[in-house]
Amino acid sequence: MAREFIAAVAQMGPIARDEPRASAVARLCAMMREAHARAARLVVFPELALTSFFPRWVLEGDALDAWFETEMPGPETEPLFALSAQLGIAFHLGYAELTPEGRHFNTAILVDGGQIRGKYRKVHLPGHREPEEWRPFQHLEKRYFETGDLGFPVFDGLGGRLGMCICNDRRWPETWRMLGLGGAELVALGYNTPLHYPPAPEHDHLQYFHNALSVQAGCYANGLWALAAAKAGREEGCDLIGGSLIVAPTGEIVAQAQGLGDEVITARVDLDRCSEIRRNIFDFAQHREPQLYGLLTAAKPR
Ligand code: CDV
Repeated sequence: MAREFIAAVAQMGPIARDEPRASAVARLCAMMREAHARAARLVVFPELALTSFFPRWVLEGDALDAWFETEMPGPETEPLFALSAQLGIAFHLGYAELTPEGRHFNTAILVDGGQIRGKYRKVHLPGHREPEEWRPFQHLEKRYFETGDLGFPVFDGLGGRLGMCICNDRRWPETWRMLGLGGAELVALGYNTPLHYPPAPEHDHLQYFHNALSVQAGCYANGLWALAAAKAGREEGCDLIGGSLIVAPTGEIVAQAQGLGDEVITARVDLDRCSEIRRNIFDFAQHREPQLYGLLTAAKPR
């Protein structure tokens, strides 16, 4: 299979609290069509791409579970799977997963040929467990989701090895190194990043910089491609950054979204270019010294 193809990132503008799943899916399908028209073989959608970012609200019981998917595909998401199979384009989708056992995860899947080929559950959950009244909006991921229990899996697909992470995961070098060590050549990820970070507002002007810095560093230090999709714009009074990007294994940005609405960006991805970095500066087999990295897996810092 060709290891060189066009890849797309589909940034989404805001999703209103009362916007039905069917409307969000119709927007995703429109962007999938646009990506296909631009010859893309893969399109990456954001984190929690079917709904508004509900961890900003205090919710309980059925009112909380209503934001989760109990099946994938379900009746409302089936059109995405059908269109993907019809057009011959793979996609990455973030959504809230409620398992038959009643477990809640912030999840992403890779779908190709109408079938789920890979699943990932977010490991690094930001925010807080208890509602905090001083905040202009809540960030209750730690209350609503369990820590992902699938590790950092890497899957065969598109002629190469594919991995995923979700939003806050991209800030952690451990995420990228686990995926790099697992052999990932391309990482798909989505994010919902508020422009205003209540615990450290002095860094608000750095949100775009830290987003790009995290993805570019992860790509460079592991010699892999990344496709990073934002949910952007003013969503229910909360400003989310855009800046969706495609990054090469050299760490260079090769495509970037300009606006804060629904927007498709594309770039030619050559998986063989991973070796530019992996056979040189970050040749893991030759240059890593894991016997000295024990603190990385110690439960607590020294
Ligand atoms: N959805 C997220 O994981 N958002 C976090 C914010 C809260 C810092 C992020 O890392 O972008």
